[in-house]
Amino acid sequence: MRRQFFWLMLVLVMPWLVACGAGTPTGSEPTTDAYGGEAAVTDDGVDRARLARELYFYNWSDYINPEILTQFEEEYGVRVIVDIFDSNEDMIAKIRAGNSGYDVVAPSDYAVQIMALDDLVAPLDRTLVPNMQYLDPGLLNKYFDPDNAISLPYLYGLTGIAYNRTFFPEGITSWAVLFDPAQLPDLRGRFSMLDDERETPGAVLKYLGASINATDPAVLAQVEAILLAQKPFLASYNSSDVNRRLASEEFILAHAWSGAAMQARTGLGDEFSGNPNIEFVIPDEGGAIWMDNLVILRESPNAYTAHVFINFLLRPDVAAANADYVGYLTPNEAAIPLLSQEVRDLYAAGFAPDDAMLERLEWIERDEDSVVFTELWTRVKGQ
Ligand code: N2P
Repeated sequence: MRRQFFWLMLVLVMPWLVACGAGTPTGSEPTTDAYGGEAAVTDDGVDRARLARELYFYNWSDYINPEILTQFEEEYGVRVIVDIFDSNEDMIAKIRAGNSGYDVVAPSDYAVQIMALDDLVAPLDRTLVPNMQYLDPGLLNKYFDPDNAISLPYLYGLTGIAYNRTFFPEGITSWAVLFDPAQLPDLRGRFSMLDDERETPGAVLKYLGASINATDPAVLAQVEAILLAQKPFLASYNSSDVNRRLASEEFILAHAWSGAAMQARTGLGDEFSGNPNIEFVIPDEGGAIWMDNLVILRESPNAYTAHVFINFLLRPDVAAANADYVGYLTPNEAAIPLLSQEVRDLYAAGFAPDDAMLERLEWIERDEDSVVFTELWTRVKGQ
């Protein structure tokens, strides 16, 4: 009789044990939920029993607040391992090779197009990302993924010039400071350009008054000549630690992303302290606006967990904590009122676009001629 009672109790408490995670299988998520998904679904709609233990996020450097990763692990028991890339092209080469091991990746706009053409990305299940309701509709359905079928906005920003105002007390208004041969000797070894096959020729194209997407051979020949003439004066092509080198005054100016410039100005968490003299400008000739996006790789075995992570990143409090830390712009409308006053003041001081600035910003796009940028960049870097 007592034994029967024991077995009855066990049958009754089993679903509860499973819901608490005691029955969660280790390793990757199961494709079918053998335990009856209902029992494991919590208030937030997440089925704990389907979560993987680990998730691999391939992201740009200095591009996530480490505290939100800790928070995600605390809330869901999933450890997120972040690996770093510094250009879309490096990232795509790694994913194309296959078996990258990554689940979630953060390609820029035009790189989403490339990844879609190569069929590297899985479709999104909107029912699993309800927090997309908080995204600015003006940043959804963009040219690179018209229905947001495979990507959702992560962060966006601008590309212009970051500089130290003690060395440029008059300010900077033109790309000429980086490309006019008469101005370069004074800057020798004190500045960098992004190490980027679209951004760097793109800055010269803006300087020349052309579209950032121009592929006309005569214009690109000029671009190449300007970059080659600049190269002897350059400290480096650098997309990885411009923030630190500006903050330390090793560099006095740099072709830079807006958030890297803000990090140079305010510092970055425990990583390094800021330099209050750093300014950011979009030159009169114009600059780039871009957006990085969250996608799930087709080869990911953890698509469910990946959706849960993306939905977490889109939660307004999480998106605000992230944007506050990295200094880029959040596409999350509901997060904006939650940002710190310091960051909002810097946005107003040129680290975010106003209407006049928006008119001189251009998106980088990919088309069948874009290979000319890879070729140009290979020649410039190889010289
Ligand atoms: C952060 C890189 C920003 C991404 N270091 C540029 N698309």
